[in-house]
Amino acid sequence: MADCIFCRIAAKEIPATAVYEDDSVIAFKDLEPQAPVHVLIIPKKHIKSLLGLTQEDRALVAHIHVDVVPQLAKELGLAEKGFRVVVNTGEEGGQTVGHLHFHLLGGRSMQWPPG
Ligand code: D5M
Repeated sequence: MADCIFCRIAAKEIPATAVYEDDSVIAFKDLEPQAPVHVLIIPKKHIKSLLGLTQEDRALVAHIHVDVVPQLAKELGLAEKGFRVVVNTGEEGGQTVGHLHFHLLGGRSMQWPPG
């Protein structure tokens, strides 16, 4: 989508600090980090939110959780002490960018409940 900022990052039209990339996924540092480690993991294809996922996306979602998150957690030094994965969804869920993204946060103690 031409007007989607994360599609433009995936297409390398807008710069971002990538920490992981493969054919279907890219992960990059969040511009407004909320923790010492804060990266966004996104599918390269445009999916509006968690509610935009279809049966076709099962392998993609599994890949992100089974492969990408653990790999990044290890590489970014989060595996030992732990981390949080967050998917803000919709207006009340706090989603501000309309392209599905998984926040990977770590490097500090997380609070519960989140705000
Ligand atoms: O999270 C959207 C997140 O996206 C928020 O933490 C800021 C981040 N963001 C917005 N634009 C950029 C660019 N250009 N690079 C990196 N990070 C960015 P949400 O869950 O939708 O509130």
